Amino acid sequence: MVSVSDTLKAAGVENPAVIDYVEKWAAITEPEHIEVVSAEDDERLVQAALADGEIFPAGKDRYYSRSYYKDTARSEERTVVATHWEKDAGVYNNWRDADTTTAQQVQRMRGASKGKTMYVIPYLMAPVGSPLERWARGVELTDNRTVPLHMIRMARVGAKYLNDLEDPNHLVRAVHVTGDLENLGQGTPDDQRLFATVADDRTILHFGSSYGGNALLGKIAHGLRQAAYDGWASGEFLSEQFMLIGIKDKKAGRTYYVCGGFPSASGKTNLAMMLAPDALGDRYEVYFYGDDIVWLWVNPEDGRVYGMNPEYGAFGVAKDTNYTSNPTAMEAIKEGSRTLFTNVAYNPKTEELWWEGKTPDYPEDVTGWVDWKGEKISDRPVERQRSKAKGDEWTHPNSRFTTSLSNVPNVAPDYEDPRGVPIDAIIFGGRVRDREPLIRAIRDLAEGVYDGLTLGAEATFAAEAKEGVLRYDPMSMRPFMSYPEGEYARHWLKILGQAKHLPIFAHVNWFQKDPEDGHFRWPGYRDNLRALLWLLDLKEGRVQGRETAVGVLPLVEELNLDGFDGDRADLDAILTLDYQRWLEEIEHRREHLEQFENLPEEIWQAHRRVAKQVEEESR
Ligand code: GTP
Ligand code: SPV
Ligand code: MN
Repeated sequence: MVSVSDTLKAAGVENPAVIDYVEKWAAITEPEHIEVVSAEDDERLVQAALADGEIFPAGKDRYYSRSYYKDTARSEERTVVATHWEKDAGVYNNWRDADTTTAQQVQRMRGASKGKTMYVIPYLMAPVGSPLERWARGVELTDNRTVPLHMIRMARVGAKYLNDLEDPNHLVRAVHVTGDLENLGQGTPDDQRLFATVADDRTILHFGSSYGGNALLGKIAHGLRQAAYDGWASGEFLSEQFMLIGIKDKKAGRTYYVCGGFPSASGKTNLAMMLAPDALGDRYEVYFYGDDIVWLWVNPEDGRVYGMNPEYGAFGVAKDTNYTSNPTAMEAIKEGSRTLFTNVAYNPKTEELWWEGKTPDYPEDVTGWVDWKGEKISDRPVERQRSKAKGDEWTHPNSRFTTSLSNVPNVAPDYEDPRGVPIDAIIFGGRVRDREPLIRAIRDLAEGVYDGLTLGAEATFAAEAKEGVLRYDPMSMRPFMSYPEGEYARHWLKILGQAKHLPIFAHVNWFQKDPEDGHFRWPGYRDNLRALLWLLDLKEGRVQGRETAVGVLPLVEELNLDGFDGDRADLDAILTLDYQRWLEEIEHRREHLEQFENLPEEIWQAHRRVAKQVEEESR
């Protein structure tokens, strides 16, 4: 019999730490085969998955898959961060004891991959040569073949990334075991799933899902939770659920870099893939760097904050993606792109895909179509086949596409440059139906961090939660928080405090609604560039805006409205502060912040300053 070690060596794995880890976990999960994966294996894995009916063809070089119907999003309740230190417990990180959690996971995973193949996925969550590269190396072991298919699109994958290391041990070790999805009691008191990051061991142990961030462990488990912990423990960097774009002003010959956080399913992918509005297209161009994760650090040479996207692809929300809302995404997922779709609707006869919002209405002819659960539309009662009623959707609201960055038409030419890009502005935003204006700018560091910590938004379908409920989501990191919030605030102040040139902060909101009929007061999407251009103008002193308690707001005439066809009364409304709602908000913020132990005094000072001014201005 060929030993595990021989199998790995034959596949190019030279790192002894990887070999040890695979040996250890193969003895626990007992797979039948072990296979090392690199990006070059994609076509072979695709063909095997097609042959076995795990994925389906969706036109030329595109694929479709479905996940188990109770396994369609992250579960925040079942996601924990474990360490050896109880002081690492925060409000949102669901802290657990490391040894107990590891023992529980070993028990859950014991013998759980019998009869299956263990795919060994060595990966790098950074461009090659990045100053943070040593935090970016990892290996994922998984018993589910769709995982390497996603990982190859989302990360740099291959044994070479883990060979020849100065310290072969310095890597994240991650194990993913799918489990018996039909018998895990998802969402019941007897839920068997557990998604654990054992942060001070730099080990990730996920059991009980094959979906998204639960299963592709390079992405949010390593890229966000583990990396945030590492960035804090080392004192070197921040890792945030941020998008990152470049905005090129062709007339001035300068590119500005903007990053920022919106909670899951709130528009990061859309903003990162945005095209300039037609009327501004001659002058401005938007470049995509990243849509979900940014690592930030200060470069001692120039004293600027730098940002980098550790990912290699996008795992984007399919719903409402179309040639009007996001033409760039439509190009990035077109035939030939090798995109993998999950949980949209599918027509096996024509190999077509459809999702809510792809076209204004359902396909005319329902023949052949199956919904995201694989059930034939034609088997439904006629009145429910093309109905707009809740529950009759053809696709899951958290259905997604997985495509590599190189497919994104507006990807920055230097997206693989390991130096990252110098950040000019950091924005926060989320779905808020009232109170939050279009944009408010903040120049002070503590007030900017305070604003991020009090980011509030309506819940979305990206996690198993009630849609539409308002909740705080600090810096859009609530589901990925790995250490205590007070420390998190302190670490932000420390890292950004090292910068000689501070980015400007801003809070944005594309989602204010008219309370009468519920329409969005801002057209959003491509028009969002107008708000960001104003922010950069403010930073450069080209406009002054209007100082308020919660930041600087644009004057209508300062916005570039060339070709804008939004409603002017709506625009006035979203540039106005509703002080009654802000007074209530200040109270909520105080309660929210009081949950956090040991919050830096600078943050409380910022809160009191804003509170006092809101009070004064509201009179
Ligand atoms: P994750 O990948 O879950 O972290 O989410 P994301 O922040 O990248 O979300 P994404 O960009 O995929 O946004 C998802 C939803 O937001 C879609 O339903 C979009 O149609 C909607 N959306 C994005 N931008 C806008 C906008 O400017 N206005 C409005 N009204 N909706 C928007
Ligand atoms: C999110 O939920 O914020 C995502 C998708 O980006 S997942 O990778 O599943 O977390
Ligand atoms: Mn995300």
